[in-house]
Amino acid sequence: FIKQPAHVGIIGCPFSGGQPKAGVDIGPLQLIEAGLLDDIKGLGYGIVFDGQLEFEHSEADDPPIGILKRPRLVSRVNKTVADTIEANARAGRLTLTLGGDHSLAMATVSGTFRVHPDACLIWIDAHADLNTPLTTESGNLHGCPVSFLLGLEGCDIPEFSWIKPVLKADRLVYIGLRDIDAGERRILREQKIKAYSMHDVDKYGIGRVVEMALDHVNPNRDRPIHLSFDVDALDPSVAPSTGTPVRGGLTFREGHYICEAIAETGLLVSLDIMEVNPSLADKDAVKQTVEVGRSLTRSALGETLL
Ligand code: EXY
Ligand code: MN
Ligand code: MN
Ligand code: MN
Repeated sequence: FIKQPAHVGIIGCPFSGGQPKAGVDIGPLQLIEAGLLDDIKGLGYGIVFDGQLEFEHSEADDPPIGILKRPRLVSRVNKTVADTIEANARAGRLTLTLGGDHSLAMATVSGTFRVHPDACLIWIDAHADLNTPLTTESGNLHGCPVSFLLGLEGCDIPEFSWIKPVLKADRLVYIGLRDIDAGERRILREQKIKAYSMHDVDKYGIGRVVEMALDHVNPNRDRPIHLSFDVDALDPSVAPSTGTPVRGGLTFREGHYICEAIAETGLLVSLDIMEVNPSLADKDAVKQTVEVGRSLTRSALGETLL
């Protein structure tokens, strides 16, 4: 694969169907209007951006499956996005996906791993997003994408059969966790998934945590990296405009350090910036959150290396 690609393909995904709060679908446009495209050009990349993707808004004819909400909408949208992301990766471009809710990782990881089957996934989040259709208590699919990608028990429902188990448990690592459901805790243990919680960040420091995380999923530093960054990993004082804030999160510097350290590897092929919701919190808090989304992106694309 191409290390440090010259072009970034930007996939704007105005999608909120994986959770109940309106507004997360305007996250991508706000990031772009704030100047993200110029940020990326300013780092020396060519950019490919054909405008945001357009999604259906189907409410009708999508009854729950078990307690999963809007399952057909979430599946159909992700299936389309996965093909877009696959095409971008095949063209040798780095993929930057702007969410939108984190159910979109069904698409981003599927599309990326079709082209880079030996990739690893680094998931930065307050949550593990590891519920299955059998363990979820909310029925919100943004709490479930990772289990579908791992092909866990209960995920083999026909409406989602396009999602292949592209992800192996030992190629996945979490950083920032602090709000995990009982079912997810069990899966983390059973599947022996490596996870660095906020407790570990406090204990070892972010530098050591990122090094240990990379040693686990990418010991020889030769695998492509997919970085999926949920802004709720950051402390709510740093990124307030998001749907499921949890206190005790990453500081501004810890969040950026993660992105910088991954940029330093030269192995990044795909980056998700997820769960920015500009309709939550006041104007200043929204601006602050959008600015953080931009600066995390610049850091992951190598701003501090230049
Ligand atoms: N674990 C909870 C659930 O499954 O509903 C909360 C999930 C929140 C997911 C956010 C986006 O990372
Ligand atoms: Mn060019
Ligand atoms: Mn998430
Ligand atoms: Mn989260």
